[in-house]
Amino acid sequence: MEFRDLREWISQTEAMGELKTLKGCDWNLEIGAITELVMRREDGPAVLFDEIKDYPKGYRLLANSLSSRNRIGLTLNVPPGESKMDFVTAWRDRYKKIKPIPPKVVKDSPLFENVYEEKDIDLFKFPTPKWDEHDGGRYIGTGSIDITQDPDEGWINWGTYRVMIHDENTVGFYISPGKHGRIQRDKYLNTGRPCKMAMSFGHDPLVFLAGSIEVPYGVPEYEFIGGVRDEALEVIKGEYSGLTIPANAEIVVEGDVIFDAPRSEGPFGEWTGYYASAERHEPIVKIKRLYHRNNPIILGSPPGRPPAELGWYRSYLRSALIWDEMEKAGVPDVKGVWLMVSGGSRLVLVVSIKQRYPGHAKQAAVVASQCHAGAYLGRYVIVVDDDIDPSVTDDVIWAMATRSDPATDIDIIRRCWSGPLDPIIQPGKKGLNSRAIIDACRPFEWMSEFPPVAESSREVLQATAKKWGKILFSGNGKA
Ligand SMILES: Cc1cc2nc3c(=O)[nH]c(=O)nc-3n(C[C@H](O)[C@H](O)[C@H](O)COP(=O)(O)O)c2cc1C
Ligand SMILES: [Mn+2]
Repeated sequence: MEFRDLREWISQTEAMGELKTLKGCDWNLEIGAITELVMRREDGPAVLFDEIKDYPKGYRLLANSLSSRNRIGLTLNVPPGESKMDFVTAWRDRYKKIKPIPPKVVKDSPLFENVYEEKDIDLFKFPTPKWDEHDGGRYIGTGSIDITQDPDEGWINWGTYRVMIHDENTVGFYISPGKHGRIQRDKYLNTGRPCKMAMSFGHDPLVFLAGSIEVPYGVPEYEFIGGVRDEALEVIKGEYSGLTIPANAEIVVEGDVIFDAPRSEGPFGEWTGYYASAERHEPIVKIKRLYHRNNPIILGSPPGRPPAELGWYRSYLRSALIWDEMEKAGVPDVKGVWLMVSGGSRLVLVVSIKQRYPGHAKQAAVVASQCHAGAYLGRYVIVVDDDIDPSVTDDVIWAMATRSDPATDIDIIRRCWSGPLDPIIQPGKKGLNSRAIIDACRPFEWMSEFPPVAESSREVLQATAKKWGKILFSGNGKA
């Protein structure tokens, strides 16, 4: 692995030419707007903000860390490849070999460079953005992890669940039902046992990535990270909570969860691109300890209208998972899977297959739409032939427009798995929606009579691009 903490990760990113450093930006809305501009573009740069308005030099924030294939590759130690499907394929291979590795508990960490207790704690010493004008507050926890321990089973979870500052030593957090942190939190709530919690607001992006993807129940994310790194992750035991905390973190708090004095939390933008869940009362954490490195760096990753940072890296990872699950379910000859980033890496799923028999396309679509990794909050599933790269939107839309006939090639599956974040469900109604399955493959029965495609062969195009592409598409146009 080429990095051991966020700072080394930033150096590597700078060396790849994918880092921009901006000085003098305002924490109030400007950092949020800049982050939106860069995350909307494919392979937009990571941005390191320094000398933020009202804050001392060195108190920094990194945004948009995981939205380029090069940087996702750096973070997961996977070669970025030439195309999206290359990366999905490489990650699929790598993922199968990952075995969780227990962490290495160490005594020392740069976190101990600055330690505050009780009334000396002031969360406003960090340049936490107000990301968007409609947000309910300043969100210090976006690329963060919330650390909790299961009171019965003992295992520790690191989950990315948003954190908003209420005052100098109080934060609010929101975990939706079913998430590991919520299951653990509710065990304390339901039995009246005191609940301690830690949170890390800055760390290398692999910690964030692990906190925000579906690492299986019962597997601590730090063991998954160890597996990805092929080496135990160094952690410390929190002095106040005893919880397992990344030793390489930048800013960490520990405290008590208070259930009986909830405060208003949200609204905050969701991955669908809306404020779908309104402001509500949520438990708070009274912070008892604050640790930070000298010149600390917040890792920021606000969700919001796609394409957003979380859509980019989760499309790669989730597409690989769906592909695996389709294979396990016995669907042959899947050639590619891609969740469009514009659908928040869930709502629009494209599968390409080499059609083998009648009904193959329908089988692929139904399995893709209902396998575990693809089932939650989907909408559209499009199946295309293997001459179409499912990650190239223009090609997918062209195939759909020319190879499907709406009257016969669209099926609806009703009453599927959705949830309160789904913007099409009326507030207060149950969490069910439907799937449209679009068979955009050439009709199987008369495939051989389908008009041939009007383009040069792939070999001719590749050879020509090799010869002339540099002059045509980059530089100053001179040979
Ligand atoms: C930037 C970002 C913000 C997120 N915010 C929340 C949140 O506020 N609440 C929540 O329940 N899930 C949130 N998620 C989704 C969870 O991180 C994700 O479902 C993860 O798998 C949860 O960890 P768990 O599997 O250990 O429960 C967010 C994800 C990302 C990428
Ligand atoms: Mn988990």
